[in-house]
Amino acid sequence: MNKKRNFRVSMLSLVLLLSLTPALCSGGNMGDFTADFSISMTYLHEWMPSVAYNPIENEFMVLWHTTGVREPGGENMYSLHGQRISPEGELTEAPFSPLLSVGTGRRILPKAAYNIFTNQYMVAFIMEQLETAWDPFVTIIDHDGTILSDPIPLSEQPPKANHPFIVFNSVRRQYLIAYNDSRNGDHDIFGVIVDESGNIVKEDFPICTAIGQQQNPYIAYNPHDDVYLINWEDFRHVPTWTDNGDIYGALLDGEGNMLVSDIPMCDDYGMDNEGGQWLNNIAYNPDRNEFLVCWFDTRPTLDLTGIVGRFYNTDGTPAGADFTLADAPGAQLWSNLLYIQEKKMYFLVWMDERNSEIDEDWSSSDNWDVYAKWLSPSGESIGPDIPLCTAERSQTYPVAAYSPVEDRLLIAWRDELEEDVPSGTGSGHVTESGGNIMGKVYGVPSFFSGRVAEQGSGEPIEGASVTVIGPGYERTVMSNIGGWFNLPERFQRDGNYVAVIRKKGYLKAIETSIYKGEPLKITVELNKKE
Ligand SMILES: [Ca+2]
Ligand SMILES: [Ca+2]
Ligand SMILES: [Ca+2]
Repeated sequence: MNKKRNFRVSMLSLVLLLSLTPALCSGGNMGDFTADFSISMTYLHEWMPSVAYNPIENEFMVLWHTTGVREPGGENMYSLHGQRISPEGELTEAPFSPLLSVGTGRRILPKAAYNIFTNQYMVAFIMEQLETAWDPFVTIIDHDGTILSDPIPLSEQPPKANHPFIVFNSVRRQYLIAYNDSRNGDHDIFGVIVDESGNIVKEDFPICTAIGQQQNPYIAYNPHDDVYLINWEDFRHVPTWTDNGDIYGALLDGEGNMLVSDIPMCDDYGMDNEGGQWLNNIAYNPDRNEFLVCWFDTRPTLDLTGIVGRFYNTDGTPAGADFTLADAPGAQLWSNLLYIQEKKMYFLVWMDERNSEIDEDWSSSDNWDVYAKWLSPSGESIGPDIPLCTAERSQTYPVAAYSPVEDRLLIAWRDELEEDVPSGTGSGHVTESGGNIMGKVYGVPSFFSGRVAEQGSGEPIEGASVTVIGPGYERTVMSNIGGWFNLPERFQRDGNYVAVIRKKGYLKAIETSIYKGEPLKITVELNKKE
């Protein structure tokens, strides 16, 4: 610390609690940082993780629900849980329960949307109520997991809902929540728009009430045009959702008005090579201002099943025919698709049973694994499929989010356990089984990282330039909205490094450190100029 220069720098070398091992297989210009860890391994049965990234805290928020407790009304009877996770793969503080237990109802399928203006999350979930079975709710939690609201019902009439999805509208500072709703009998797709305090902006409205079942909505928001593209599993041609269905979608404006309804993203009913389509997903590419939608498909030309995708323009028209995104021996399904603007690539992760005994009845496979791949903006595969987890038994329901600061992904999934479970339980069509939530951070190792904040207030400083100079090395990086910065490990030589941190209106800070092959991490507090 050098008071003459009127700055305060605290320095710590990052103690590696994690193993830095080369990935089994790297691709897409990612580096070789991997960290495998457990997120929740309680006696409860953990299910269906979802994950969001928070750029202000530079951390991930993983949510899941639990089952398996046989005490109706007990505190952990089908409860919702969360865990903050750093880009190093460290669990940040203890897990928390984002919702207090209220009544005896079961709560399932929490999904968070992050609000960069408030640094809060809105969590959509389904809660059981006495008369209706399942209804949609939201609640607001602070960035650290503090619960800020009671459960907020999304509909005045209990709509018997399931499969909630939520996105944040960064233009209007609102959220669109969609779910399937059986108030009319067969499942339909409904939506609700709320403001960032949870007040209803647009009451629950139909998005698709076609004949037959429509379920499992997914939404992508396009802030350039202030529109939402939604898709869902659609069974308008067949009796029920276990039959071969299709994928339909709709385009809504920012107010929730229908721009294009009933978009047949994949309707191959009665055609040659007809398959069933389920488990839809969408990613928005701001560079091309277009969407890539995907689903899992059983069409006969695939090797058992695969992931199929299709580009959509922002006016809801298709940009070409559908094409295979991922297919290998055995079944591939439950995909999660991200567009990573910093890399100008898509990342696709899915559950895969290529390593099990190949069997036509893939639905009873007991050895699912987690695979991923990179795709170009035009949908071409970049590199081979990446085996992210090929452990014994089944790894299921993978989801992913990305930290641009470290250039790393967090992938979370459910690890199935062989446990005796009481019969006749579960939620909906899911059969009860034991399981834990596991995670992996995958990406680029760090050389020099940290956070820039204002001395005194501790407020993060965005847009500070951090120049690091050492043996044969000089790089400058800007701090993000949360004050975070990072320079990747690229064979830097051991020796003395100097970091110069500058921001207009603040006094410059200088910090020296010695690099010995271990990542360096600093916290810098800048003093305002008088
Ligand atoms: Ca079909
Ligand atoms: Ca296949
Ligand atoms: Ca496995």
